Amino acid sequence: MTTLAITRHVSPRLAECELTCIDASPIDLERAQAQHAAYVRVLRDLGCEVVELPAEPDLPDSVFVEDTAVVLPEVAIITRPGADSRKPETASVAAALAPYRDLHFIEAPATLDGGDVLVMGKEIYVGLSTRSDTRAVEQLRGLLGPFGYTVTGVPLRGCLHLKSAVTRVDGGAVLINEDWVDAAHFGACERIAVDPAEPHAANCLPVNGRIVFPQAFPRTGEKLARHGCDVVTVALDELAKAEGAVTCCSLVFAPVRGR
Ligand code: CIR
Repeated sequence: MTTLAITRHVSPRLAECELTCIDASPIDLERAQAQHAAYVRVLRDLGCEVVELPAEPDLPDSVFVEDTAVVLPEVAIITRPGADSRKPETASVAAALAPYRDLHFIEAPATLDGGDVLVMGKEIYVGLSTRSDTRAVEQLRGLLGPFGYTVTGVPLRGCLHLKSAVTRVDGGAVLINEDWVDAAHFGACERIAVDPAEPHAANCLPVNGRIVFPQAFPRTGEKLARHGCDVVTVALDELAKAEGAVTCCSLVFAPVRGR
C-alpha cells in the first residue's frame, strides 16, 4: 500500500519562529533548507509518495506541518494551533488532505497542535501544553468517539508538545523522556527511555517499518537499534533551533483515494 507524506518547504522567515522551551540561537536558513530537503529524500527512499507544499513566506513555522492536522485512517482533524502566528497554516493543509479524508475541524475557542496528539491504535493522548487545551480534548472525544477512539488529556512539564516527550515506536512501544511526562499514562505500552544525556531524543518517526531519528542523539539511537528498530538517521539540528523535530516536518498516512 502506498504511504503518502505531506511536507512543506521551509519559510524564508524561519528565524522568526515561535520558541517556548528553548533559547533563541541564530538559524542558518540555507542549512535548514538543505536538511529539510534531505529529510524529504529519506521519506522518498523509505517508499513515501511525498506531496511537497510550496513555502508560505509569511508563516515562519509552516514547515512544521504536523501541527496543522491529525490524520487517522477514518478521518482527518484540522487543528486550531495554539500560537496565533500559526493559525493561518491550516487552510493549505486542509486543501491538501481533502482528496484523501473527510475533514473535521477543531473550533474556537479550543486550540490544538498536532504535535500534542499521540495516536496509539484506538487510544489518543493529547498533551495539555501551552498550545493544546481541554476544550480540544472534549471536541476530539465528540468527533472521534463514534469511530471507537478514546481521548485522554496528559499533563506535560518542561517541553513544547506531548510528542517532544513521547512518541510511538513500531510494535506498540513508546520512546519516552519520563522527566517531561508521567510514564504511568503509557503503562500498557513497552517503554524505551531516552538516554539521560539526550533529553530531546524522545521524538521518532516510524515510516514503513523503519524509524526516522535525529543523528544528534546517538545514544538513544543505539538503544532503539538494540530494541530491534531499523533506525534511519537524519540531520535536523538546524530545524531543532526552531524547536522542530522529526515528526513535526511531515504528515504520513495511507491515502484513501477516489473519494
Ligand atoms: C512552534 O513553536 O510552534 C515551532 N517553532 C515548532 C513546532 C514544532 N512542532 C512539533 O513539535 N510538532
